[in-house]
Parts: sequence; C-alpha cells; structure tokens
Amino acid sequence: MSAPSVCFVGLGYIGLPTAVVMANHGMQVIGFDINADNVEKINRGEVTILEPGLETELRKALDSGRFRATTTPVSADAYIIAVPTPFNDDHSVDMKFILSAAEAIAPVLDGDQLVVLESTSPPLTTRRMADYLLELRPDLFRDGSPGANENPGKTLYFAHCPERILPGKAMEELRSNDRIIGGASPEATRRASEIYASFCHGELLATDDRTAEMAKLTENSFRDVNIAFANELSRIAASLDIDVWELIDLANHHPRVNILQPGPGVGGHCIAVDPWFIVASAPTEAQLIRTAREVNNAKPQWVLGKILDAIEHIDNPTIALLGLAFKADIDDLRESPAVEISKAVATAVSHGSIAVVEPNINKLPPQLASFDHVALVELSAIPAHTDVLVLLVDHEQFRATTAKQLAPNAVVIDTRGVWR
Ligand code: SAJ
Repeated sequence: MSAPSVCFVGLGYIGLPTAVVMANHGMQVIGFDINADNVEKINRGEVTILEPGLETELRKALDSGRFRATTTPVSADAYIIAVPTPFNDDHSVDMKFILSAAEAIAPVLDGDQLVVLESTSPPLTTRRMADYLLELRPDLFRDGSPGANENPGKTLYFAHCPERILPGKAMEELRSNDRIIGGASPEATRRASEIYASFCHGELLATDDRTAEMAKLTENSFRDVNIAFANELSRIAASLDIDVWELIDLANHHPRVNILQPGPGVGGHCIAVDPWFIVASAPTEAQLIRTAREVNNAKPQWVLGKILDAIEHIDNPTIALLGLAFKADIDDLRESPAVEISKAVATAVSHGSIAVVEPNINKLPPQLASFDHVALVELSAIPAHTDVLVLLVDHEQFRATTAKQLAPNAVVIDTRGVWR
C-alpha cells in the first residue's frame, strides 16, 4: 500500500518545516498557502523563515519530487492545518484563519479523509472546525455519526495533533519529540498516528481531541508560570541589590529546584499567547496562570524604567539596544518584548539617538521604522560614546563579545545575564 498523501494548509513556522520533513521521510506532500510570493519562493528552494537546517531539507524535499507548494488546495488522504490562532480582546480564540482553511479545503474533499488541526487552540476548537467544515459540505459525515455508518466512503475523520517544536531546533525536534495524537474518534487517532509515525521517532501518545488541545496549552502555561517566577525574582533581587543570576544558579543546585531564566519579558506566538486560552476557557479557576501572564507582560515596562533612570541626567543620550527578536538566534519578532521596549524607548527619548542591532533582519520593523532618531546598525557600528547599552536578546553575536569592548563607558543593562 502506498503512503497516504498529505496536504498542508499554511506554510509558516510550523507548516513548512513539518511538510518538508514528512516529504523527506517518504510521504507525498503538497503545501498550500495563500501567500503567492512565499509559494514561489518555496518552490525555488528559498526559505521564508530563519530555521537552522530548513533550507537544506526544503531543497532535498523539492529534488525528491515528493514536495511542492501551491496556492490551490488539492485532494489528499489527509490535511494538516497549521495556520495562526490569534486571540480576541477577551482572549478567546479568533477562529478566522482556521475557518478560512476549512473554506479552502471544503470544495476539494471527497470523503474518507483525515483533517488534522495542528494550530494551538483552546479546547473544542477542533470540534468547531469540524462543525464548520460539515456545514460547508453537508454531503459528508463525521466519523461515528449515523450518516457516516451508512456512507463509509463519505466520512471525515478529525484530530488535533499539537506541534511542540522549539523554534531554532525545529528540524531536530520534529523527529525526536513525543507527539500527542488527539483523535475525535478512535479511527481518527489511528489514521493520524500512521501519518505522524512516518517521521516522528518519539512516542505517539493517543488521546481525544479536547485533551490534546488542553495538553498543549498546559505545557506552554507551565513554562510561562516558571518564567514569571524568574521574572518576579529578578525584580525582587534588584530591589534588594542581589544578583538574580547568581541567586537562581545557587537555588538550582537543590535537587528539586529548576528555575528558568529572567529576561525582558516573554515573547513569541506561543508562550505569550497560549495561557490566555486557558484563562478565557476557565476564567474563575485560572488564577495563577492569569497572574503569570500579567507578571511577564509587565516586565518590558520595568526594563523601560531602568533605561529611563539611566539617562535621567544626560541631555542627548546615545542608547544602543541589542536584539529585537523574541529570543536568541532567530529572526522572529512576533510579540517580542525587545520590540516593545525599543518602541517605548524611541517614543520616550525623542531627544537622543538610538542604535538598534538585530543581526537576523535587514530593515527595522514597522513599529520602529517611523522614528528618525532610530537606526538599524551592525554590532561593530555602535557608537563608542554610547551612554546606555541594553542587551535585550542573547544572540550568539552578543554572547561572543563584552559590554566593555562595545561601549567602554556605557551604563550596561543586561536583561539576559549574558555579561555577568
Ligand atoms: N524565556 C525566558 N526565560 C527562559 C526561557 C524563555 O525569558 O528561561 C522567554 C524567551 O526569551 C521568549 C519566550 O520566553 O521570549 C518564549 O521562548 P521559549 O524558548 O520558552 O519558547 P518558544 O515560544 O520558542 O516555544 C515554546 C515551546 N514550549 C515549551 O517549551 C513548553 C515549544 O516546545 C512549543 O512548540 C512552542 O512554544 C509552541 O509553538 O507552542
């Protein structure tokens, strides 16, 4: 029997790496995306995101003939939906991209197919997606429904299989991480397991769709709460004139203590977002998870306060801000606390000059582009007379130097503890 064919919906941070890895493990994969420029680039072997190893794997997948990108969805044995899931003002999920994905594939469905939602979503989202798809295609049936039993060839199988890869290590973690396979029915779980087993060497953990949705949110909320603890400690330690990095290092020598690292705040489209889905789903119960979000969200403002304190008596300060990405060695600026802090500094310090260094991008993001006194510069071009040097992201290039080398007389605000 030949391997099932798979059509990805969404070739972003998750869809593209997963699609090419699947193709390189023998699956026949089509990647559908609405962004025609990206589709063209991908088909030329050019990556649209910075992810170590992705370009090589993309070229291999294209050369094998088992992968191509398209702007037109096609019929396949399985669909994997990997589109963004932003939240509304009340932190409930904004389904618009999931619903458009359903609209895109509805006309090409024939039945006897699996539809997997990979996008991180609150409990019941897979079910809502299935309801919508079946409204669009009333001639098809959900597995387990009376209509499906009477029309086996017209059945759709639904599952939630959340992605868990760490940006920056995606190509490795896609293959090695354990995977949660949350089928809306046992047959959906079986079909989804077959697909993920083609490239995933980790354990495939079978459950239902709702538990799978919650498990993903739980993992990221656990991390958010732990980072909030570290961020709160950093503020407490600063107020007591204690080095927080040494403090955490010492505490972590205890066999049952493992505190994460403080930083300028929590960014990215996962940890800064997903806990809110739990809060919105269970607002009364989710006390600690909500507070952790608030603690982490408040950290950029605290860093801004430190920067403003440092320039209080300087007329026309020169400030260097190192890093804009949401974490080290990636180019992803989504929900980045470094961008938020840089914008706040640019707004508050209109009388100075601000050099921003972000080695992984080549132009300032929209949030900073309109400020005349803000320039994107190379690390080597930081003015030697810089008054305040702020390290916002622990990129490799910054770790390889010292504050003294960069700006000998500057006040240093190292939000990541790199130059201790
Ligand atoms: N951060 C800290 N201190 C730390 C660790 C992280 O301040 O000790 C900050 C980072 O600088 C960044 C943010 O937290 O701003 C998030 O970074 P991250 O490396 O913790 O996580 P992500 O968002 O890159 O990836 C997470 C991962 N989830 C977990 O580790 C539980 C990843 O496995 C998920 O697949 C991903 O979210 C996702 O897509 O949900």
